[in-house]
Amino acid sequence: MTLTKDKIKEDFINKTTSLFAQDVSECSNSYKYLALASLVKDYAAQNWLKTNKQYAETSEKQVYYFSMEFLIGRLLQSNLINLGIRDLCEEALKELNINLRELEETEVDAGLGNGGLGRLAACFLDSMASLELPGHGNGIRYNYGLFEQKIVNGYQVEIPDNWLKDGNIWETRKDDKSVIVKFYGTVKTIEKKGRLNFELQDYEAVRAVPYDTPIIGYNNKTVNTLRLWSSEPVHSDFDLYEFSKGDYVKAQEYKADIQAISQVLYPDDSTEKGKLLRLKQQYFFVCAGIHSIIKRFKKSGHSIFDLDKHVQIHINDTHPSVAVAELMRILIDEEELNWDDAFRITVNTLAYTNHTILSEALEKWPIDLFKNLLPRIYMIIEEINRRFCEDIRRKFPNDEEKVRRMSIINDGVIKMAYLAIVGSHSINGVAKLHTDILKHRELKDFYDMYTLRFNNKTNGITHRRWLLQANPELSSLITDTIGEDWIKNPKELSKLRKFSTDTELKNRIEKIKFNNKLLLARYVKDKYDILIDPNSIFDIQVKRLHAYKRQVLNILHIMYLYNTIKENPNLDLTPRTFFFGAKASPSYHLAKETIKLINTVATLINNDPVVSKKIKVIFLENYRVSLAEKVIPCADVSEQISTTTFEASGTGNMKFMMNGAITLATLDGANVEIYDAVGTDNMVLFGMDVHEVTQYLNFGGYSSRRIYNEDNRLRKVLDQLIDGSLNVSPYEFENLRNSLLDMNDEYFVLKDFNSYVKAQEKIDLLYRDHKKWLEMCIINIAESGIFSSDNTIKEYAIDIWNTNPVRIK
Ligand code: 26Q
Repeated sequence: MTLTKDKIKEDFINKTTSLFAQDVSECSNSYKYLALASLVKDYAAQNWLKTNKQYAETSEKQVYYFSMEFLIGRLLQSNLINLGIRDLCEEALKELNINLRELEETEVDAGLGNGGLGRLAACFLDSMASLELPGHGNGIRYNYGLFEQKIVNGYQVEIPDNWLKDGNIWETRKDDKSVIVKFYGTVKTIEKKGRLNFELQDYEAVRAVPYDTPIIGYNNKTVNTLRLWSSEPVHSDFDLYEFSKGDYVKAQEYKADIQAISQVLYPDDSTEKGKLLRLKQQYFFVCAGIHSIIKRFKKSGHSIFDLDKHVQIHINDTHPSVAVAELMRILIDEEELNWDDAFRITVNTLAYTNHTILSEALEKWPIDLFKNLLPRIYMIIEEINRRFCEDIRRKFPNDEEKVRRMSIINDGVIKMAYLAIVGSHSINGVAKLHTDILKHRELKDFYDMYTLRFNNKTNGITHRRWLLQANPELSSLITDTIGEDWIKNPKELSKLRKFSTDTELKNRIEKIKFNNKLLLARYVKDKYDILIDPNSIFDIQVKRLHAYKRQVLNILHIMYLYNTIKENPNLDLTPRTFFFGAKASPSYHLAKETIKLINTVATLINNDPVVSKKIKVIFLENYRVSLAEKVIPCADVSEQISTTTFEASGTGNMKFMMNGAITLATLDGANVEIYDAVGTDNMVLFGMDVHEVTQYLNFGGYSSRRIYNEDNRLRKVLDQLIDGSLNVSPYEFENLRNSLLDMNDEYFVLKDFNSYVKAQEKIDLLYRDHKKWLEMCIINIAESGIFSSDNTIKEYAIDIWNTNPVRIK
């Protein structure tokens, strides 16, 4: 099918008629959006069908990416781009007096994720489809995604994200592919033909209904599937009424309990531990996902003994790690395999990615809670652990302390990371440093035991969304300069490097950045009624709010600048606009206090007639994927200032680099790889390195009080938190101040402050030499191709999944 402008016009008009029985001119923007999106889905439908048919026939391995989170954002624009019809659509709609951009802006984000881990899953789906790899997503269709953030009087307020209220045009409900998931009950042991069989009785059944979304590859015919599961009662309303013996309210309550499973995404929060509902969510989508994989696999006619030759299941962090036991259960209880065969197949089928070393974030489930909800699964984990402990004893005799340390079940809890490691053939970290820390520190015992399973896969981002889509002007300029090969092969961006001193290219890049900044300035004016100067340095920190990410370091430095300008109003400073965007987990009090502090400082500075001439502070409300796409192309400075060793990788850092920002960073996570690519001449580093941090963590000796006592700048800003200088109650920031002083500053904010101040001064000086600055920008763009998730996914495909592309004809 070759589409023409006229065909699109005609199809669009027919669509508005069939969907809404209205003329185009009568349709609201949201109707027009729905009509266009529905049309795009139609255009992709043929290839979706073809892809599925070909996958059913091929014996090539299918990859299933299991994730509690898929932070997709919007789909209309990226689908149009991947189908290669965006320009055509723009023209067609223009002739109907419709602005495509306006329609794209009406789409609500699919915010089914918290941050990095969820967005990574979305980038991976895009890359798998674009590389013609048979790779699919499996997750939960939450009725409510991550909360919407409002800032009221400087405080974060959470509003439920009712993203489905006007329907979701991209998904297709597949009633006939529903699966029953069983919770609770008791395990009955039955002997059949000399074999012990285990059967769950008196369980609570939940129906899992899949909703499929097409994942459209770039410039090819591949359309993969993201399958998200929704929980429903097994029985009809009428039957429920019967079962509850006519108790209408009880029947409704029962229904609500079941629907609760897929009701809402949990905000990333390590303080809320052992929540039964979260475990239900995990088993729910894992059980449903594996069930549908096996059903499909069995249709292919292959022997179950060859499952691992045709299926790979990748688990995104430990959240889906019950998959280890669930696959064992199916192989043993349903397929009647013996333990050893089942376990070999399970391990070969599963692979696990670790995304954090924060010990409080490692998932542990209390035995009693787990056993009650999933009795058969618990039995299997016990047996996996029993055999695993025997293996440890064989490999490391006479080391019961090691056995205790490594045991999956210990201290009344099940350690899900250990289960994932024992049950997978591959365990990877998400950046070089992170993987090294896993191997040699956090998971050392396991690395000694299963050395060959451990490997690194540095994260990536899809350059299609984060450059082609988010920064179309820069994309065209790159194509003008080096041709269009980089779009298919992003490493080709390196061809830009030899133009880094080209005056014409520099001028054009400067202009594009300026135009992007103008757009953001307009957004800020419209939304907050604050005027910002597009000629100022745009210094941006956008990411989840966490103590280790150190938004506090950033804002304390801004307070210090405020004080300095107050003392010397003629200070020679390059004007700067500091942007923050961050959601705090609803019960993370320190994080919320930090948001209030940022907003309080912003108010003070933006309303100060002298200081506001040099610096301004903007808190961007409700940071999310679609806002990231607007903000990142405007950055001059990318703030990546986590305490070294705490940020597993970071992916925002890569997005900023690709859009020509200069990275201001600690040598943490993937910042190390940015440094390897561009060197200290093209980024600004500061702070303690891994050895210094490790030294303090292992041997102590850090005193934040001492630094406070010795550094006048810090003493002043920390005292300002409680002395009324900020025009708020002296108690407002008490906890924050205590965490830095009385609790000895867990993330070494005070320790790195001096070095951060110097780094910021360096940025100021560098920016003044604007020719040099632009050269740095070009070098950063040129070297960013290594961070395309296409490269990352190729490595997963070769090293972990052992899978190949399938060309759709
Ligand atoms: C845990 C318990 C209860 C509720 C929620 C959670 C939970 C949810 C989400 C815990 C963790 C997460 C998300 C973690 C995450 O996003 N990690 C980030 O992963 C990125 C992709 O690998 C890395 O780049 C980041 O460095 C890492 O922080």
